[in-house]
Amino acid sequence: MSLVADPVMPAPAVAGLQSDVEALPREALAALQFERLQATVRNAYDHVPWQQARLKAAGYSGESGLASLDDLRHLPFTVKTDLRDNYPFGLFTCPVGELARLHASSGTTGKPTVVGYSRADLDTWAQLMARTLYCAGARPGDVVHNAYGYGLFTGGLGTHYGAERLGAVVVPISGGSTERQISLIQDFKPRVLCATPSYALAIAEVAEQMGVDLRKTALRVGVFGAEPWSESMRREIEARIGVKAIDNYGLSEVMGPGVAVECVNQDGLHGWEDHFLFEVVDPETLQPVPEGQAGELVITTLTKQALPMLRYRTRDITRITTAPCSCGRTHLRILRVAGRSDDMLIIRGVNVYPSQIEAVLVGRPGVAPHYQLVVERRGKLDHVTVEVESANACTPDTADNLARDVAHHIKSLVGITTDVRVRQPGELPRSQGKAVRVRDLRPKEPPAGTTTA
Ligand code: DLL
Repeated sequence: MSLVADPVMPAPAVAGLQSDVEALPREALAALQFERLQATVRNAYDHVPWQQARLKAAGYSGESGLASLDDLRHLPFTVKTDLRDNYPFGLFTCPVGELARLHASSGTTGKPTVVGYSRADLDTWAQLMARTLYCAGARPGDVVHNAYGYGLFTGGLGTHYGAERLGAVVVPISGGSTERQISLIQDFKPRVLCATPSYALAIAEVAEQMGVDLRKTALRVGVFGAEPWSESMRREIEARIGVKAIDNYGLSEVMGPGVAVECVNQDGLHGWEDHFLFEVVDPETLQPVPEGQAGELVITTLTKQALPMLRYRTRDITRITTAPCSCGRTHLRILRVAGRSDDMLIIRGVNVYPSQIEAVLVGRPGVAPHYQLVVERRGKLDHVTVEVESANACTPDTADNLARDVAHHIKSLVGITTDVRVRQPGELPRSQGKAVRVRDLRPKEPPAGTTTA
């Protein structure tokens, strides 16, 4: 078998690995990346006029190509608004009729971000998602309960085709109808649950209300992602559902789910470096930061045909390590994504991600793991009110005590002063997909270039 061959489910070269490519020595991986980067940049240059203009301006010529992998840092970045500005199909390398599928993410303002896949892209994606599920602990023959939303969101269909490619049996349930989900979990006996972590928790809650103990079902592996979540949330989900909860990261602009995933060590997500180049840059200076230092994750696709993505600024803040992992995989690890730079709150000079507050709330005695942060402007300063549910119905007195306890722990562990409002069980909205963690009541900034006078 060739070293870079990645057929699904060959006899593993290293115990527990899906294919040789996952254990490729790092020098060989870099050589493969360089070869694929040259082809990717050339594809963008030859077939996307917008890319060609930018690449030329950056000193790239189709003839001489790149001298080495390090030349990557001279290439221009791509940001979300570039996709919007070229809406809908301006960044594709071929006419839309030659594609096999479109996905889109809604975003909060304006036009959606549209991404396109050729047949070969869908094949690569299914293969990578099969690898991802295997890495998380799924095996051929497993029943996979896929509660990621189906539709324009990449979570449902991306997971679906990966599970099929793995040789698993997919239950394409999508999100919602939670009681029905629980009945089917009892009847179809899935070993693997795929969902956002917040929806997994909603499933656990409804199961408990129905008197069903999910720990006694066949579920053993949870593949959770599409939103930031904390270690506390992981422990809570593992305790209530009885699965090993594995973090799974991806984004539609570079593919969808299947970009990076934890192995059973649960110690950082292996980023699939034969298909993506990962960089971490300082979001202000856009210069690379040393390995291990936090910054914005930037991803370049190496095998995508229809929509090659060069240096895509994800806005996700994380760290990377190339330290060896005891699972035998050589691909670098992305540490848990704490949040997006867009979601970062600055409370009296302290930078805070909602997931840091989540880490304090989830698992605290008397508190249910459901919360929302309400952000307001008070004078010149931002202020956060933490809305959290009590685990049991409470009186005004017990609510006051709980609020004081929670505010105290947020202050001492995260370093910010918050108001805490304790709500009765069931009062806060439950997620069916990506949870809405922040209600932002601050006045909107006027668009650039306008005056408010
Ligand atoms: O959320 C793709 C996906 C589907 C990943 C299912 C995993 C599972 P988008 O809707 O484009 O794609 O959103 C991508 O979600 O930039 C992160 O901010 C966030 N995100 C995704 N996975 C994680 C994770 C899908 N494991 C955006 N941890 C990304 C933290 C995550 N944030």
